[in-house]
Amino acid sequence: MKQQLSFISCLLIVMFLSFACTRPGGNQPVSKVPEKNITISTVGETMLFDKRELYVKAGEEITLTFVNNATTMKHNWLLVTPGKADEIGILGAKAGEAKQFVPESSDVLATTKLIGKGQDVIKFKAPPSGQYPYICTFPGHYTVMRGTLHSL
Ligand SMILES: [Cu+2]
Repeated sequence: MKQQLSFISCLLIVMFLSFACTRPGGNQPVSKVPEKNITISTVGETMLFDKRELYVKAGEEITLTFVNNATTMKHNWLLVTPGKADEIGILGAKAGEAKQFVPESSDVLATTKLIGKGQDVIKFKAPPSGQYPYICTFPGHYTVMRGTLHSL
């Protein structure tokens, strides 16, 4: 009986810990409160954004600071029409570095510059309610370097 009780309490502790450690999205705690001032960074030398989810309020003026922490890779940040992330990723690579890998397309809703280590600050109006993908269009990056902006 005593053994059974300690087994159950162990199980409860494990369940609690796994619940407490599970968070949706990337490495950082996700705030679902819409933000006007957003900072999104690259994770070291990897092809990842530090935030997989962003929350804004539809129609608001957003100031986004994109920080590239990598010393060896250039990156950018593009907000695109829902369902168009892969298409823009492919077109971006074709656009070439002279165009900062940003294709001329109405599906590109906002974009930073292509930057090496450093930062770029942009302003854009949050799109109508919906879920919008964001990607880096440096060739090969868009498949993993992406996230979702939730316009509430
Ligand atoms: Cu990138």
